[in-house]
Amino acid sequence: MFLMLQFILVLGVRLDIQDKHVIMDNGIVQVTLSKPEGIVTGIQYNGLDNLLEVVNDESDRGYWDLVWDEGGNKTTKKGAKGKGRFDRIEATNFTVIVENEEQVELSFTRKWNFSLEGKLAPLNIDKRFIMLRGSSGFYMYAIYEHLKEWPAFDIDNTRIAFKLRKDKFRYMVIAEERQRFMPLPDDRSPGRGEVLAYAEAVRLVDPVEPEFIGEVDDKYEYSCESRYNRVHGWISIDPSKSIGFWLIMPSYEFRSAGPLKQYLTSHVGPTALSVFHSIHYSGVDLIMKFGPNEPWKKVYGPVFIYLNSLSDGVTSTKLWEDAKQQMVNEIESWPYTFPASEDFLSSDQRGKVEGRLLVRDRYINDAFIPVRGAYVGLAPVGEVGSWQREAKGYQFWTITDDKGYFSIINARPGNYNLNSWVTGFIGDYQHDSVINITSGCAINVGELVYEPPRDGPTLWEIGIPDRSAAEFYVPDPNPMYINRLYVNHSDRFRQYGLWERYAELYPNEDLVYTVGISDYTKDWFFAQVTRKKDNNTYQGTTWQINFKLDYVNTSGTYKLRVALASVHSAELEIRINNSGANPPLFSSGLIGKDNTIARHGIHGLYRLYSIDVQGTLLVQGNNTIFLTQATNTSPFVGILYDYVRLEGPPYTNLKHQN
Ligand SMILES: *[C@@H]1O[C@H](CO)[C@@H](O)[C@H](O)[C@H]1NC(C)=O
Ligand SMILES: *[C@@H]1O[C@H](CO)[C@@H](O)[C@H](O)[C@H]1NC(C)=O
Ligand SMILES: *[C@@H]1O[C@H](CO)[C@@H](O)[C@H](O)[C@H]1NC(C)=O
Ligand SMILES: *[C@@H]1O[C@H](CO)[C@@H](O)[C@H](O)[C@H]1NC(C)=O
Ligand SMILES: *[C@@H]1O[C@H](CO)[C@@H](O)[C@H](O)[C@H]1NC(C)=O
Ligand SMILES: CC(=O)N[C@H]1CO[C@H](CO)[C@@H](O)[C@@H]1O
Repeated sequence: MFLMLQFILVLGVRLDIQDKHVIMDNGIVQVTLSKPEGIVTGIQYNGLDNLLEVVNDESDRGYWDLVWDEGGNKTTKKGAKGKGRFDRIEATNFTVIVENEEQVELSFTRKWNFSLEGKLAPLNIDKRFIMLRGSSGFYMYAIYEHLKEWPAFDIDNTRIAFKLRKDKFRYMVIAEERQRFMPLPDDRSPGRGEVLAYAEAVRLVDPVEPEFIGEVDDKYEYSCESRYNRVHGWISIDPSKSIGFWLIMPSYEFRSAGPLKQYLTSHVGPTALSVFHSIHYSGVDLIMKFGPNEPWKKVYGPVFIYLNSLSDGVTSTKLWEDAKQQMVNEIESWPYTFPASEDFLSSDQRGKVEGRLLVRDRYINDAFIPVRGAYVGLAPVGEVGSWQREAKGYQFWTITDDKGYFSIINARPGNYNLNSWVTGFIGDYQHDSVINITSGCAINVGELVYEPPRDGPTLWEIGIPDRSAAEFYVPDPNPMYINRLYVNHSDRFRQYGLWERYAELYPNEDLVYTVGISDYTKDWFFAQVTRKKDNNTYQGTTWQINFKLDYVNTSGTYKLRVALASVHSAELEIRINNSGANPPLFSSGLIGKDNTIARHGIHGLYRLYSIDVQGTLLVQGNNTIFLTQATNTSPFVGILYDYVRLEGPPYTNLKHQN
């Protein structure tokens, strides 16, 4: 291989315990931790003294943190934003768990007691660090525990953060199509950068390197869905020796809210994050709320901090290719055999569920059709679809094969619901019975049939039911607010300021969509946002869907399906053929705190509304559905539609009508 791992003699792992520091060294990597706090203060690799930002205080280089608040009534004080208290977790006790030539495992713990009430989150935290012989990196995991009699509290966010040397790490890689040279942190400072509508978004007016002039830097442009967030990091490109620093997440069983949850990754700093829980793109629904009598324990990780390097003929591509290969190796070794905590379960302590997923949508096809490439997952027992708001337990997801078969392996013992959703169909699937996973179990649930919500034939539809608004019209960004990475990119929605483009396209009249004539890829703006008025106020908007019916069954009930990809402080009102109807046919009430529009996400939490439409409301010929987004509190409120469909009344005899 091209990596500089040509150590013929693979040294054993050595541990050096000093007064204020502990050093793990396997001859490839040397990691220094503060003692007893358990903060990574140094990573020495391949001749580079420290990959971490040496100008930062030791406590601000490589650490676990937590955003929390007191629970119960006190929670209401912090308001809807879910802003809590920041805690860079410092341990008070250090223990060597394993020390031999093959492996070192260290534990840094912080125990809670009532004298800490109101000062620290009521959690026992055990931060673990593992180094293996011959391994080009190290592992981190942590065990959080809340005991039964302890006070109520909330967790908003918890993660591992690394701050790398800004003079070295300039090239960032999130994914194959999402990598670039990044601006310096200095470019965001007053004078060099101009803060836009919120603090995270900065326009670079006088960056140190002129190549970044005029670009917008915003860490939310680098968010990633959990399912794809498995390896990301930074490369230090140097003519003589390039070094890659990577965070590898071999599993997302411990991350909150399933495969579609979006998390921050790496961003200007240079910062690299492994986020385990956050409320981003979901809002208050995802705050982890613990009651006063709620015992809880969870293992976050392990994640692997991987280092690679190359000398001469350097390209960033090779280090990235190697990091991806390492990710595959880590995934194949999951669950790891080496973590010493009994709370991390080995493969033989875990169980398996197999089956096959079929879909039957009788108004499209009477057959049971195997579903290919669908996500099927175990999540803690809850309502249908609750996995997207679930954070306290573990989730285990897999993808169906070409014939619809799936096998979820290595699930931890416990009770779960089996869940799925299927691209191309609305709604959520949940298997009727609770699945009880035990050590070594192999449960076969047989053939499962998902019958998506459907009462009658499709009269028309807009969009693709896939929980995302990406197929709709996403405008080019204002030339003032560009991130060049996303110009002509499949993720064009990750640009700053797209919400303002609506009022430019529709300065006076709102969007009108005519079924059979309009094209949703061009004529349906990806977000129903507010319109800014000259006096700096905002205005709700009303979109119209025009459609023609050749025949109306006035005694029948039609069904309008409105699937939403995300909402933020929105209120959706629906009227038919009478824009002034009061009350409207449907009102959602005030919904959502996903904050997806400002954060350049193309989806947040999925919502599906099924609305009865009496035939008497419709007319033969032209009809209009009015979709009003009624709130006007900011530029960031609004609705991202996933899919809209009108169904005719049920056929009395389905077979004959087909
Ligand atoms: C799950 O199975 C285990 C082992 O058979 C059993 O002890 C436990 O009671 C079961 N739990 C439920 C909720 O059925
Ligand atoms: C985007 O792609 C189109 C067609 O592929 C090309 O004409 C255009 O110049 C590209 N724009 C930029 C800014 O690269
Ligand atoms: C701002 O202008 C809109 C119409 O352009 C008007 O309806 C609204 O009352 C105005 N608001 C204020 C605070 O002046
Ligand atoms: C109209 O709807 C009613 C109620 O669903 C149904 O009984 C009737 O058969 C329908 N008429 C036609 C012509 O489809
Ligand atoms: C019905 O709508 C179509 C498409 O917008 C339009 O061309 C036609 O003139 C309308 N018909 C009537 C009777 O308004
Ligand atoms: C009953 C009713 O209000 N019908 C209206 C339905 O919508 C069409 C198109 O906007 C109008 O022409 C009808 O008057």
